[in-house]
Amino acid sequence: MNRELRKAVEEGLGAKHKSLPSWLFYDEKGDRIFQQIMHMSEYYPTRCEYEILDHHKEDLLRYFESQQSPFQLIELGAGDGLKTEILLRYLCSRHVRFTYRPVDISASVLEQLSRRLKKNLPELEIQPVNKSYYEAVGELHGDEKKVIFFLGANIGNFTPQEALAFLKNISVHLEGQGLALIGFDLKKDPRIIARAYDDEGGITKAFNINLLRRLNRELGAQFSLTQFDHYASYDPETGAARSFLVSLKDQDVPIAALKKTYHFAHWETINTEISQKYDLLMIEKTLSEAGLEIVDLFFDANHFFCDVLVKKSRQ
Ligand code: AVI
Repeated sequence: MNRELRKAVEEGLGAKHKSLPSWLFYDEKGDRIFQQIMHMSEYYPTRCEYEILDHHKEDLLRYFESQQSPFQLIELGAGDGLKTEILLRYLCSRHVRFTYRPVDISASVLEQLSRRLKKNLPELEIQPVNKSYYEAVGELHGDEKKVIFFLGANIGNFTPQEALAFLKNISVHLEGQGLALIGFDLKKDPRIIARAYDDEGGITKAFNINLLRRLNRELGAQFSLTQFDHYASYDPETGAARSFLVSLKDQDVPIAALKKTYHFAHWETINTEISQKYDLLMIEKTLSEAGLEIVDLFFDANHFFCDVLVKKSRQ
């Protein structure tokens, strides 16, 4: 991990336009702050997807049953799995035969999830996978019957080009009757999106600043946590919501593990995240280019969010 971390920081801060990858958010404290984000009134995606999975669990079951159970339900980036639990509970109550394989890079998050599910759903067969979702997708076997979940707008943390490459990779593993359910956050009133990424209580700011705390701890960096601010932007034309750390003064920051010092000009930014929003045209185009065919689309009542069920398209 440390090598990967050093490489990511060296590349990101060495670039003309500084950036850091958003996976750096998720250390133990970052995981906890993200749980808080998901409960914020401003952060609508979690609530919307909860509503979708609850309202459409019967439809989803019908599609999954055509899988000739037992099947593998692989959830990429499972996180706390609270939304998925609604569906898991329902599938268990209908005696569907499947194994739940939550994949997450955070061991502590996975452990909490497994403990909770073993207690709440003792009949559930669960095989946690502590890997990045890139690694996990690479290790899928073509001949297993599977349903892949990629929920929670995680796809938005890829640029549109990266999302396409990722979906192409998923499509390779959906031979036979495989299905995937993918969560897309939709374009909507730009003010609603702007608020979701810059909440009044400063929780998203704490999430962003925590990344610098992590670099101080893990790489011996000397970022002053009060000399960087959080800034979020949303471009309704492209659908890109971006988060930045903004340098509040001219400053030099040594990073011991890299034996380097980085200069930040007053108001210079570090781009720490993209959260891409989609419209239906973009979704259709991306999926079709990735070799995926839409089986069904599920929306929340406000049409803020969409879970898309796909299968591999016939060439
Ligand atoms: C994990 N991911 C889908 C979240 C998002 O909406 O992009 C991460 C997040 N960043 C700020 N708030 C939430």
